[in-house]
Amino acid sequence: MKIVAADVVVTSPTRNFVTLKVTTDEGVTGLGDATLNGRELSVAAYLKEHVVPLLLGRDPANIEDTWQFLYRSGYWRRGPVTMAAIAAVDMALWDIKGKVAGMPVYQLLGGASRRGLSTYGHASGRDLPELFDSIRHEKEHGFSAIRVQTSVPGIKALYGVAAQAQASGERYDYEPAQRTALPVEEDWDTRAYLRHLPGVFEAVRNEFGPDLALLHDGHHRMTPLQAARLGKDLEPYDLFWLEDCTPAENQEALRLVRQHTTTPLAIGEVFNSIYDIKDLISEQLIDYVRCASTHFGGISPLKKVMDFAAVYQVKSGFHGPTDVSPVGLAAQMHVGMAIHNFGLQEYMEHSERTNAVFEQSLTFVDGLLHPGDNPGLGVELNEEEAAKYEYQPAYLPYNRLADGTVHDW
Ligand code: GCO
Ligand code: MG
Repeated sequence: MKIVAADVVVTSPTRNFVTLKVTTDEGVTGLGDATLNGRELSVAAYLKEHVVPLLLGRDPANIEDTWQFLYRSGYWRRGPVTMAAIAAVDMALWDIKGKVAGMPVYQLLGGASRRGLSTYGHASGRDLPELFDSIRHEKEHGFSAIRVQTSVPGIKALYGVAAQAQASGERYDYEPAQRTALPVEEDWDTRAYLRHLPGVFEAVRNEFGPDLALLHDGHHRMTPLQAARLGKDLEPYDLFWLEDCTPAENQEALRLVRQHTTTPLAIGEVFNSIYDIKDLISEQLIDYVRCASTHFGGISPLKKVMDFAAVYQVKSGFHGPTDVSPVGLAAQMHVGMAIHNFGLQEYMEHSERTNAVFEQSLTFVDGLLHPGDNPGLGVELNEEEAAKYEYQPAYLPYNRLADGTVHDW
């Protein structure tokens, strides 16, 4: 079998998605996610200009060889643009292999290690009553693990906290694409945050009892010492994990945090390769790997990093926001189904419009996510629907401190 076409499809149903569609001479197609939130067109160009011409004529069966060829022959390794492009090719080839074999991809990765994937939902509130409502809503939706984000007195706008109350019965996008010409500026005050957050978790624990798994995303905003203090302060409330407590590129930071707290730590959504996370795993400085198939080079490296992590009892907690497309989500669901050291899958749920563009076989029943048993990844692109939504520039927000200094957000 030979690859005869590889097309890059950019669509923007509610947010921007970049998808690679690989076609073989036998008419089998495979999909891959190459979406890099806020920098989407750079990956689309990387694929179109530099990857697609290299794929034509190759045997789609040789996934590992194609991955190594794209990674090594490019000379310039790693980085989110390169690795999202390679990820899309890797996913598309696994999709094709599954379709040819007549099996869902998780079967090719070793078969199911569980009935489905435990997931966590997102809750947020500008005050406690709103937060409690939001948590109740997520519980009713089937989640037994919930990420809790809260407004902080003195901070006007905070990423991850919905700007309005969750309408009852409606799934809410906590981090909608901001289709603005420039990134929206938000404000930040770490001391106010550190003072406020433990009280919020105390109130949530008192209200919802000991069973509910609670998570929090620090979104890279703290110094190592501040993160260590927050981890300690949150210990009485038994968090499932504290995510991205410090900027991910400073891996030494996790050593300091770890020495001070037993709050479990999760990191990795911005990592692109095993070299970003190997020391954190082998030194047992983290508990959960937050990498996403899309930004980590695809299914092949994600499976490998998890097998490496298994040696150290480190589990998965793959990044599943709405800017990872249904194709990227499916790719990591298949990995999660197969590996023994699965932990928890983030599940934000895509919009109805997105789900009309990407037709999926996944199911979500009683908090358990399953990729379905369609051959391949279980996602098909409805190209007519996709063509309705033109690319629209959209940016993530950013933070400034009171004196105007740009801060990690
Ligand atoms: C999460 C993430 C997202 C990211 C977003 C960036 O834990 O879900 O932090 O909120 O900010 O996916 O593109
Ligand atoms: Mg995060």
